[in-house]
Amino acid sequence: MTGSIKIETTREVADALAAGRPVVALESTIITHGMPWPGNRDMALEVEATIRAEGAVPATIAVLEGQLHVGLDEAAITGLAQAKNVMKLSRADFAFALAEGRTGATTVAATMMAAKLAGISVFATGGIGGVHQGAELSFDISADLDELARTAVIVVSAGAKAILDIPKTLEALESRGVPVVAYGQDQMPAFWSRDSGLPAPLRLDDAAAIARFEIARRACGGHGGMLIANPVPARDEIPADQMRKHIATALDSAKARGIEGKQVTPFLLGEILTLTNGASLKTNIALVLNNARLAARIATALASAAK
Ligand code: PSU
Ligand code: MN
Repeated sequence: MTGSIKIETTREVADALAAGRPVVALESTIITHGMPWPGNRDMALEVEATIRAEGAVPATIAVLEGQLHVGLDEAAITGLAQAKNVMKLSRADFAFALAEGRTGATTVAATMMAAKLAGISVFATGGIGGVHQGAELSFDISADLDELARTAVIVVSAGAKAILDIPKTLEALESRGVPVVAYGQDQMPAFWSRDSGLPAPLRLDDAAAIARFEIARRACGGHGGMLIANPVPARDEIPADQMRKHIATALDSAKARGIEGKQVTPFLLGEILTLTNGASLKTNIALVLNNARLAARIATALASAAK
């Protein structure tokens, strides 16, 4: 038997989708595995408020007891932000959580799948997963990259997390035919830092231009996703030369403790939070808000182009 899955939405999201108004998808792994309570809840609610202030509708995505939710209300976000034993869902196990009645937070890959199923074409996050440092031995390459290749959703991020091998991540995206567009600068940002030291493959300077590019991609057919790399605001950044030593220390302790698989990214983010005395978290929240704002503007530009 085949069929389509049931999607639980909030009234706000259902109304916006039905009317063709702009909607921005949001992931939930950043809430459950990316930041500690209660800052994670505050971040999630603030991101939603930012999107509404731009005239778009936020849709935070998660699987709750086997039910796919596209749009969570404040109580559901608060519950998820404190929940224990939440799965971290990617493409491989998204349907497993649905079938087994489990609760799972969606990574970039699973959020893209859900957004596409719901008919949402713009998604805001912090940073995507990518090629990990030492991937030539560990083979640790995030499923986010293959998802960007196959699923037609625009992902607004602050680039790839700087704990990754950014040059290899860019190579992998290019091989997969994923456009990587830096917003408003020539350089590729590096999550907590505005400049990774690498040129971005493409650059655009406003949301309308991003919408035009997306419409041209659709006209060419068979397109997958695209990555918008939006630099963190200057007042919130931690420059790359300051982050470098913390990242190296965090990578060393991951190695020493034999951290592997799905634990790698949450472990490194947690270590860096401690090493920076909480500064990395403030920057992480600032960049997510900044991405939410841009995503709302892109969704708005796309919605008005469709009218
Ligand atoms: N960005 C953040 N914090 C996070 C993540 C991204 O600011 O926690 C999550 C995203 O859900 C991303 C995931 O998809 O980390 C990547 O995990 P992995 O490297 O295991 O594929
Ligand atoms: Mn991995």
